Amino acid sequence: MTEETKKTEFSRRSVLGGSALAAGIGMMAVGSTLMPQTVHAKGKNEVAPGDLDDYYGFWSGGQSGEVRILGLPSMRELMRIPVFNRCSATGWGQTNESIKILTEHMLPKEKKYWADKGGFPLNGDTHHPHMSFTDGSYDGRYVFINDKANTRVARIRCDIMKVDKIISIPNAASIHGLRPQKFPRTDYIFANGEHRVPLPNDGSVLDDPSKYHAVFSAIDADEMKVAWQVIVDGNLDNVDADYQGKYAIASCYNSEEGVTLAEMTSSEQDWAVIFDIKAIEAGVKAGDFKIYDGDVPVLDGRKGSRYTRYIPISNSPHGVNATPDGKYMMINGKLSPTVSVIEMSRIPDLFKDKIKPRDAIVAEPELGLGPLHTAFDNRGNAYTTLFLDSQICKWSIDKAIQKYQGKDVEPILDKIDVQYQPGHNHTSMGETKDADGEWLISLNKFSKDRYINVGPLKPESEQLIDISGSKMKVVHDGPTFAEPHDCIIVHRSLVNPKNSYGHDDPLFADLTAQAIKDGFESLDEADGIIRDGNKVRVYMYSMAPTFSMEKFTVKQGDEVTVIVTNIDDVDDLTHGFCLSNYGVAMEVPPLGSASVTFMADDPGVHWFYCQWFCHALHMEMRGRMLVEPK
Ligand code: RUQ
Ligand code: CUA
Repeated sequence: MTEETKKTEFSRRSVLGGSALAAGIGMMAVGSTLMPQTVHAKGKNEVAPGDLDDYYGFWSGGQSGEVRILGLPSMRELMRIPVFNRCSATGWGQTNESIKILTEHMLPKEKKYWADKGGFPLNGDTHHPHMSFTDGSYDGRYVFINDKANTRVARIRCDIMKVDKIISIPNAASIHGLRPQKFPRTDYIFANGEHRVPLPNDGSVLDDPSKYHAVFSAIDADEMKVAWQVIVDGNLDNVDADYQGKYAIASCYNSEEGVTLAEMTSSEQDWAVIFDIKAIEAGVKAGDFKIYDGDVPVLDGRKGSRYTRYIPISNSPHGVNATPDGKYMMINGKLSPTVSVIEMSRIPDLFKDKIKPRDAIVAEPELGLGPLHTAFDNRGNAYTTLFLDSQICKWSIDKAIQKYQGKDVEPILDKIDVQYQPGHNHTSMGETKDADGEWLISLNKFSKDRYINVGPLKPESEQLIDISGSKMKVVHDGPTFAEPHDCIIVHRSLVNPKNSYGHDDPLFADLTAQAIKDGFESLDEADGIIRDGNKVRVYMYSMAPTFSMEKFTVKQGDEVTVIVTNIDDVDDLTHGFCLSNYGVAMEVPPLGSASVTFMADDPGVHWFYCQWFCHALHMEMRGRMLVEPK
């Protein structure tokens, strides 16, 4: 069907003349799809009303369990993407489509555990959002995010900015560090199981920490399935992938393998563990693994294994960051004031045992107290957060290497105060080979006095820093809720979302199949009630400002599924379906569908209404569900 015939087809249905009014609204929306090339003066974060930002920021929503999209440099919050949380606005966690995504890849034992508890967890703790890569830079396909709280990893489709897959990671406990492979493309997502647990964790081992393990996972990013796992010594914290496609490096703390704070921090040295991806793949092929939970090959990568090497690093290293030129990997000291610089070209020799582990280190500058994470520009400089000093330290990688070789040079170029206690920082395009050296974000764990007081629970704070000159300059403060663990800053030219779904979107495949089974030509034609025992399917379509169905009748005790399809092919015209006093509400997006299932337990008249403002007659966009008493 061409665009033209589609439009006439829709207007033929002429639902209360709604299409004419909707088209009017559509005219207004069209302007926003024209992308003026805004050029901000260097270091200016003001984006004038009506102008567009240069970058997409993908923000972890921390303990809120969601992901947020910000525009940079304005720092305006543009959208929230529900992931591991329940979203009242969109129905995420309630619609059948979202429940399928939230539950289909749970482990059998999780399914059992959650069966009488609502089916799946409603909380999450997102830390590390990262985009898929091709050839060392972002490719705009997906954003991946971990859930530390319930050991899951989710994938967001960047064409619609919604989650399409959530998987539970077997054998591991609490996924923390998460990074995509950068080269040649993101075949794998590397995911660190932070806590050490027995394998299998079935109660046969309890208070015997010597039998606990931390598990590193490689997830097939296309299939969203765990490809293999590796047991390591110590706890796993953060991880990054190289630019060569050969190695992943994780920071490990708690080499003591203790369970109390005193035990975990007693030793002066922990380590970074390097995973040899090709060797591990060969090990999987050769059958050198065990299977515990979830049908995943688990290899033994503890000390002495051919799959890993351990580089000693001072007590409790934290962030792991690859330089955009691909040459170095930074291991941030946390309890040590240093960042250890590993030269990646030395790693093959380390695996051949031609050099000692510490020989892979080519610099270890002392930067200040509490280095947690490091970001990069395109001029050979690194920017490290100093948690305890509440500062960002800018330093020259070359000079740090020279100093390590004994030359009398000072690597530190600049320090700037941030408010307060920064964790992650991130530069524009800075985790790709296309780092552009324009902006740095400092994600601060405390805001204290930085905003007017909102009570005992204060927002966290993020600051935008101009790094285009020789001195860093804070240009914007913004509060965030909840903890903004981490973020990425992606040039907008790399991200290209759609304005409407299209009924052929794979998200609606199940609904389409059901509609055809129920005798409708297609989902967007579906309008009617199908009774199937005490299961009732109510199909309707929405076109501003009406639902195709003014009322429907069911019996008390029926299991009702309402399927709404939005046939308005108009940008920015989202409808909703909210059923009063039934706790039911969902987003119905342009040329998309949504469905929800509930028990019609409460007899009487129940109004349903559109809960996304769509039209001058939006308030009138409603209908009735009549529930006949038993
Ligand atoms: S970690 S504050 Cu969850 Cu990313 Cu370093
Ligand atoms: Cu449709 Cu409001």
